[in-house]
Amino acid sequence: MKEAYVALGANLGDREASLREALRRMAAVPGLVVLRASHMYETDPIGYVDQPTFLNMAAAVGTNLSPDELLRKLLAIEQAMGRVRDIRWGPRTIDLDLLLYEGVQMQTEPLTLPHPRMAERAFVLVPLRDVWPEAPAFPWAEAVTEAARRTAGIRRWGEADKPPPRKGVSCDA
Ligand code: PH2
Ligand code: MG
Ligand code: MG
Repeated sequence: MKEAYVALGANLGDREASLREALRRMAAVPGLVVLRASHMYETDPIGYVDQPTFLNMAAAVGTNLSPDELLRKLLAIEQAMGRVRDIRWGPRTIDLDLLLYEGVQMQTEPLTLPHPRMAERAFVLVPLRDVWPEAPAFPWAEAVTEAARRTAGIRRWGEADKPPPRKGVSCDA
């Protein structure tokens, strides 16, 4: 099995449910196991800023799919979950980006590894650090750990952030 890293993001609808659903669908793909999942983070939009805040997270996966096969599976999950591609960097129900695949470096039309913009994106690096192994074997690991210290606009998403349960649905009411 090869080890790969996936960034997840959502800023439309029930963002937390979308991230969980995407993880569940990833785990259901033959030849793909989800090894570790990061915390969720609420993050200010980067690039195209006039859009809702994101929830972002990262997952470490084990796979015997090739990088291209893995990318295709991720895109199929985005599509199945109703992702509509219109504005580049615009709002989305779910975004699954393949960040790293073992030590592979490649530059093809559909896929560049490592992900070409990951080093500039704290919303990718901060969650990635949660699932990054203690002694990473990848040559660029140190740069990633260093860059992840830039945490402006990134907040841990936890119990306190969830919308309160609706009145009248609890059983002790
Ligand atoms: N994704 C983008 C563009 N901007 N900003 C945040 N905070 N999180 C994202 O996942 C994100 C973004 C394009 O994929
Ligand atoms: Mg993206
Ligand atoms: Mg994407």
